[in-house]
Amino acid sequence: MSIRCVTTLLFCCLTVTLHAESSLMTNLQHRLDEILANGNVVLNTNTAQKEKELKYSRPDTHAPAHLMGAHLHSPSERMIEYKYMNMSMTGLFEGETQLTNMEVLNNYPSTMVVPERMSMEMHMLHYMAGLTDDITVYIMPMWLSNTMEMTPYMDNGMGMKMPMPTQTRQNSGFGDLPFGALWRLRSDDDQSTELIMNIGFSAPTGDIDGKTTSPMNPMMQIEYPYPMRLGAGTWMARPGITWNKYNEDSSVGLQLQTNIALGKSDAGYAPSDIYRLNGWYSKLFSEDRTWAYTLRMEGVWASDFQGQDPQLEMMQMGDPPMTIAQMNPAANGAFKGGQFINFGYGVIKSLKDGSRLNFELAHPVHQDFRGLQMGTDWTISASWSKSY
Ligand SMILES: [Cu+2]
Repeated sequence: MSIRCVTTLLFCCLTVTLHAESSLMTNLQHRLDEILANGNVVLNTNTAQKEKELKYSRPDTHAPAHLMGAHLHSPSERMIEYKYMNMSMTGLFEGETQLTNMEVLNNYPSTMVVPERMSMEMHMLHYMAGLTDDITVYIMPMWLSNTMEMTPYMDNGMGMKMPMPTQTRQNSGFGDLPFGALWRLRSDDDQSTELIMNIGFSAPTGDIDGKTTSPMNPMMQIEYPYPMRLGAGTWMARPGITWNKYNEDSSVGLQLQTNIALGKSDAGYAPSDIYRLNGWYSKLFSEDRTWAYTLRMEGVWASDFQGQDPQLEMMQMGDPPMTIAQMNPAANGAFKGGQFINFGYGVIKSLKDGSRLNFELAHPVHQDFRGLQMGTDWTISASWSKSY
């Protein structure tokens, strides 16, 4: 499926949601008219103030937990957030099809190591500070822990590959450092809409040269395959744009967020450029307006890698001599990128002390990989945040 189809689908989804919202908007308009027709200035001011307070304590002024860069803070307001994400992957896919280990070994005869399972855990500390009415800055240091289970295969001398016991590798440490500014380009109080631009970057603080024991030879240290590495290895630009619309007891958002390599790492490659288009709908569902559920749809397009790491793709070892990339598909830079559609279901809860809990479970409904790559099962995102 092409990126054009993904985009079209997303916009269709959003249009349907907006249409469903139009009746609610009519109600809201009626209420506003009543208030305005009342002619009581004091009442008007109080109501306006109350509505503003309500809006700030509303759980859905934060986007679903998987996203960031979708809200601002008022001047002198700060926010601290702890966010946890875990992405779970199983099996190898070729294009849209999952292959068995036997199919992998047959279709890619140089394969000696088959990645079976992987989890990518992220612990993030997100700090936001309002500078002016329309500019908020943020920084988000993160700690990553990547774990991969893989099965090495040995040639039995008769042209048959025999599976060896499954092995597990882990790589953990600080990741890259995203930071930037959110700039509200436009806000319309009558329509309760806003348009926010994200001027974001990430610094290459995550390690890409870490080594681990070769699954083929316990005496040998080799570099981690690309998905196990802790950073991009290069500066990334992360521009994004978000549109929010708030209704009386629901809201919708649309966000394009990118992650674009600004150069190549010292190791000689640049990771995928990623474009994410998200549309979401949040609905307050409790009397006290402290609970919201969220529905999200995401289209992702990821480019292939630029260049390659000679440690994985040129250095040969063993007999017959092969590169790590030839033996392990996860180490092959030609097997990167693709197009994906994900659905996310979440809840957000505002607590008495002004803090917020945000949780979302997302899963792919469409995965189309370039080459042989691990498929995603699900991603969870959970956060606690507090403004002060
Ligand atoms: Cu915030």
